Amino acid sequence: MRVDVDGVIVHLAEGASLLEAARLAGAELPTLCHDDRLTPAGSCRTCLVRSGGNVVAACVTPAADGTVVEVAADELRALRRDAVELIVSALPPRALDGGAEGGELARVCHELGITPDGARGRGGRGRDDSHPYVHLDRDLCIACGRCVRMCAEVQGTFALTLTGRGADTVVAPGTGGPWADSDCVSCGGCVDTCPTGALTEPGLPAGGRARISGRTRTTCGYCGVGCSLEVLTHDGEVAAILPDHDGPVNQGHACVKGRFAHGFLHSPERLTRPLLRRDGRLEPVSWSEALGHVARGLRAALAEGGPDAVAAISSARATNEENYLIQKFMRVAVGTNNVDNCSRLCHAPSAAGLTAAFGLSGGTDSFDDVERADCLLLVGANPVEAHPVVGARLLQRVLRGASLIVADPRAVGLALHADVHLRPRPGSNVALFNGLAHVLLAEGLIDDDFLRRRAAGLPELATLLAGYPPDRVSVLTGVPAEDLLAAARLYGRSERPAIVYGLGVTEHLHGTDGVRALTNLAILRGAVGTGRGFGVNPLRGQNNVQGASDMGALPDLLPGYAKVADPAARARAADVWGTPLPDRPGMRIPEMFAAARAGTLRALWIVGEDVCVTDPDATRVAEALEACPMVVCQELFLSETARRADVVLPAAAWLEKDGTFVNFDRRFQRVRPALDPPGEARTDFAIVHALASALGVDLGCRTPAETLAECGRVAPLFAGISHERLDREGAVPWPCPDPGRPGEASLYRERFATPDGLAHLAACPYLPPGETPDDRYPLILVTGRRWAHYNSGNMTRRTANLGLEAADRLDLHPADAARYGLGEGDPVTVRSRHGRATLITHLSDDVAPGQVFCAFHFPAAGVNTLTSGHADTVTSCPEYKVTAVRLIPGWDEAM
Ligand SMILES: Nc1nc2c(c(=O)[nH]1)N[C@H]1C(S)=C(S)[C@@H](COP(=O)(O)OP(=O)(O)OC[C@H]3O[C@@H](n4cnc5c(=O)[nH]c(N)nc54)[C@H](O)[C@@H]3O)O[C@H]1N2
Ligand SMILES: Nc1nc2c(c(=O)[nH]1)N[C@H]1C(S)=C(S)[C@@H](COP(=O)(O)OP(=O)(O)OC[C@H]3O[C@@H](n4cnc5c(=O)[nH]c(N)nc54)[C@H](O)[C@@H]3O)O[C@H]1N2
Ligand SMILES: [Mo]
Repeated sequence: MRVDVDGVIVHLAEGASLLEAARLAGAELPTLCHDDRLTPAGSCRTCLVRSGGNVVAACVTPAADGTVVEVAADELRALRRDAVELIVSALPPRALDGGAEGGELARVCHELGITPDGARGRGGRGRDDSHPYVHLDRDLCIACGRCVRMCAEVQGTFALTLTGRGADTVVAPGTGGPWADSDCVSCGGCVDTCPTGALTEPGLPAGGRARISGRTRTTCGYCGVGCSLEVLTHDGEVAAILPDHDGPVNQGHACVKGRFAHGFLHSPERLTRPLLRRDGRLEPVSWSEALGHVARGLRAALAEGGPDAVAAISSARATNEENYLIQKFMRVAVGTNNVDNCSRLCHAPSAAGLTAAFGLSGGTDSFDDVERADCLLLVGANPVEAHPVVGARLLQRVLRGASLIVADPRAVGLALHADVHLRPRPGSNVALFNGLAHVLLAEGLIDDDFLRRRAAGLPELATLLAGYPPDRVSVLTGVPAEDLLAAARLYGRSERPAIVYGLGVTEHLHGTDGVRALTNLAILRGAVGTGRGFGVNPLRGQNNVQGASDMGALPDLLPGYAKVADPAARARAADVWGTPLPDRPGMRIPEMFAAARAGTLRALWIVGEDVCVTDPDATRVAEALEACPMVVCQELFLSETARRADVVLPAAAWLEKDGTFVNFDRRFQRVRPALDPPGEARTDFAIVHALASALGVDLGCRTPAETLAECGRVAPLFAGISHERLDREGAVPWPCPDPGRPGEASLYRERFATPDGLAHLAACPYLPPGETPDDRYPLILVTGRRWAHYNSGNMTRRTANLGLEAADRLDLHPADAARYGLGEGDPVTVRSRHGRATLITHLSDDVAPGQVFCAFHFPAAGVNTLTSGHADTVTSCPEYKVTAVRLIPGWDEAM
């Protein structure tokens, strides 16, 4: 539609407001209650314009074709100035601090010529500084409600409200009491939108932006969502990290980790010099001494056991370029395929299961498609805590009408909003998914045409599913038959269903079967590969776990998922690398530890993974490191793993690095350095090159940009992606073979990438988990995540997040607590067949009776000494989600 703004004609989409028209015409209006991320409120009356003879608030007035809008007239300017002046009159003069360089209100006043004399408020309403990241100065609050709407409409936490009357109205936590005790999840949305500086974060007072010397756009280095962030720096330190409003996934949102948990960067415990073990103690040495030692150790290992006596664990925290270089080092400089990454502990079953079903090792669609889904099936994932920005977007979708089925033994955050919450016994997914498929088939809720044209395996599956009627599935899973029916009907009858899943599917003895049985549902329903829905999408974990695998940091796969065992694939890589490649697939992480214990692994290089804390059956991991003649650990901190290493190399963190990450929906995005690494710490990129030089090897790939370009020559999937293109376009999804064409966000529209072009149904029978409870170990322990801490906790424990969550706790049902004589906050010892952990109790019916839950973010608690060596039969992904345990009240020191 055409709109005339003071004689300037602008063209707008249906539904646009007069504010959008005015902005498009280049007019600047004060908009103190408006934020593009929120529904307009029209309450501050500062964006006044004239249209159709009336003076109206532009933000809430829709434009129509042919509308004429007056903006610039003096009289309108005066009205707007009066409105702002009235608001400012109630505030103390410091509300205008910073002027043109200050916050939004100060800038608006500067433009309108309103001076601090106009601010005549007496103040005296006080502050709330109880929260580590969100500070409230009530005297600066203008009750515009942006923070309240941000918390409701974007974050979905509904933690805030406006209280008081008239001029005394002020934002407050809905629970009353101090902010620190509220439901706030520290996403920072309220601070980000506040126009006045009433809400601020430490380090960045509203008027303090003048002190900012650097602004860097980068991608978050915590989880796999891939939020775009803007890093503000001053004097070589981070002043604040803000969400990028144009971020393709986060769209101006962020979470407690990416937004606030950067204090670790300047922790006095950061490693700043290489360390070498001498007489049993780690001592600081020069880089040349450390590298010389590693080179000698590698040569000795090669002499004793050949190339396969050396192995590397690459880092899903590091960039694509670093992962590419590490696998190239192993294959070219050492001559082995012994390289793996923490995808092994996480979504290796997704890679295997999705490849078998559809052909490629990634989610099937773009997360944006979720906005079109009318039914969400969320399985074994807790995005509210583990992927908060995704969790918030899913919740908003549900609040706007999509139906929601949650399948999780626990009442995770989104389960509160679910139409159906299925609570399967941990480890019973395959039975559950077969049960759902049984109902789809029995009730004809399948897409016959899709199945005929685009899928294989229906007869075999139908035969298997005959054995999974609701009654039997109910016995196997503990899920009532009527819930199963309700869920299958919701999923089966929706038009555009989406499956989103997490580790509750993969980290099991039959994790790959779980993924296959889950993909069956989408195939039966014809809800994948059509461009209509959101298909099947794993919420990948680490910031770059998708990328680490894409780059070939895997023992059986080269960059771009070409098989090591395939001579043609080897030849293509050998051609680019100028050397023949080892043809035998290498060891997976658990095999590396077993080889170390057996004495055949002579050197282990661990980059950015705290295996002594995060790998299962941690006592056995420590034994493996003990047995291995040389362990090299590349780290930010003296982690539990680094403590046991022979050489520790100080590494740069994501905010100090140049490169790219791939997020959970396969988007390549740029990572740019905002700071220099501390002391002598170096990027992993620089360290790998230095190690190669110490061995007399030149890996080429001078810069990260050159490295990604070389990767594109080895792996056609990524050939169209370059740093230069990402700098221009922001994000590009793979597959992207051609620099002139967009990447494929939604896969398989024409055909699946399997050899026969079909989606493959799988007939997987239910098999019990590896661990089962008995009289001695009667409870099932599920492990997973909490919102404030990240995996090993090495980073988040060194930030003010520690004030948000100070220890790992054990959630248990009040009935079980009563049985053990345990109350809230009591010390408790958890024992399994493998080890012992000490935790603090938390009573909650979010967990089912007979089940307990804890995270693994505090090494001192020892949670991963409990978990077993059982692992997915296809991919060796640990069975972290099922451990039989018993509880002993108190902290029992003896084993
Ligand atoms: N705050 C925070 N965020 C993180 C991380 C972190 O440590 N902290 N880590 C990142 C990483 S590496 C990853 S991989 C992701 C993981 O993200 P998620 O996969 O969401 O994480 P988890 O909490 O491990 O497990 C998800 C859920 O699986 C459920 N579950 C357990 N067993 C079963 C079962 O048999 N069936 C079903 N249906 N469900 C089951 C658990 O109850 C749990 O709620 O999070 C990433 N984001
Ligand atoms: N019980 C239980 N255990 C689990 C899980 C579970 O659900 N239950 N989940 C598993 C899963 S899914 C995962 S992914 C693993 C994660 O396990 P880890 O990968 O071990 O966990 P992180 O804390 O992410 O550890 C990464 C380490 O890398 C360091 N680091 C960070 N950035 C960089 C960098 O750029 N360079 C270098 N060199 N180092 C860096 C950090 O200081 C940290 O010590 O944990 C697994 N362990
Ligand atoms: Mo993970």
